[in-house]
Amino acid sequence: MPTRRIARDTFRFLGLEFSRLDFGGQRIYREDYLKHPEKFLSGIDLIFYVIDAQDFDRYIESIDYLEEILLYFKERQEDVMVAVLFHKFDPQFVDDVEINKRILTLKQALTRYSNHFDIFFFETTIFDIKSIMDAFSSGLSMLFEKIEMVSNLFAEISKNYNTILISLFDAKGITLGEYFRPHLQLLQKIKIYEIYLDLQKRIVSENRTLYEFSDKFENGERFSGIVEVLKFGNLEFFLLFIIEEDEDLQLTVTILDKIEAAKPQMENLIMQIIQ
Ligand SMILES: Nc1nc2c(ncn2[C@@H]2O[C@H](COP(=O)(O)OP(=O)(O)OP(=O)(O)O)[C@@H](O)[C@H]2O)c(=O)[nH]1
Ligand SMILES: [Mg+2]
Repeated sequence: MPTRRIARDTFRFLGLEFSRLDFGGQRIYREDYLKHPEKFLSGIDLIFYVIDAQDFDRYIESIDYLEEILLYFKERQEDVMVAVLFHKFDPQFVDDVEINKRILTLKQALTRYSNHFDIFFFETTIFDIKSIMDAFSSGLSMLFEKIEMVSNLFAEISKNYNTILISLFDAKGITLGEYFRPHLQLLQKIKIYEIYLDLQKRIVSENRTLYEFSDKFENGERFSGIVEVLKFGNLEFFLLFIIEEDEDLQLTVTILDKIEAAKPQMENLIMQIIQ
């Protein structure tokens, strides 16, 4: 169903409460927002601007509208971060030259705003939920100065193993930090994320703190991993750690030990981020 006017709700992330406003995109509403920008736009910290990547004919219209929105913030000297989502970028378009070229042109056109605004781009589709979660996570992360330290730590830890992926999620699935092996394929990412979502649900419903698993990609490559609940203060997180599988079970045990050893460092980081 199309959103009527503005749908508002609140959610918590890293212990802070955020207000979320989903702006209905029909023309009549869009005109209204611009007529009374101080009523609708002031006080906003972060914008997710969603463009229908499949609707080439309306690219210009969409960019023009974004320009008007940004002009408001620029004139008011309000600082706002902007995540532009090229949405409906469905899996069949990943290698489509035409759509990729058009999106690139749009990105180039939009970089002229980067003098005034932090502006970031994402390709998203409902057929890859992770793509949407990544866009929202990266957007939210922009509001926390030191958050990239989590990914840096994971990149550091990953060097000691044949790591495929390390991620730290909050209870709602927002990513605080992530490392994944270079060239990890989209289908492999989607497979991993599906496993994660399933195990995360099971951990919660079975009241567990840890799940170990072992599986394989379509090309036959085996991997093993863990999902573990981490509690820092009164905040709860989920750690996902996946490595290339080794015949040697002892190795998995060592990795669990190493994660155990890295926990104080992670806790320290998270405390710094939310301060
Ligand atoms: N192919 C494809 N269709 C999508 C995707 N995301 C949403 N849609 C479809 O696009 C249509 C519009 O989706 P909405 O979520 O209502 O779009 P919206 O931007 O919120 O629209 P308003 O509420 O009017 O602002 C629906 O039919 C969705 O099923 C996607 O990633 N790929
Ligand atoms: Mg809507």
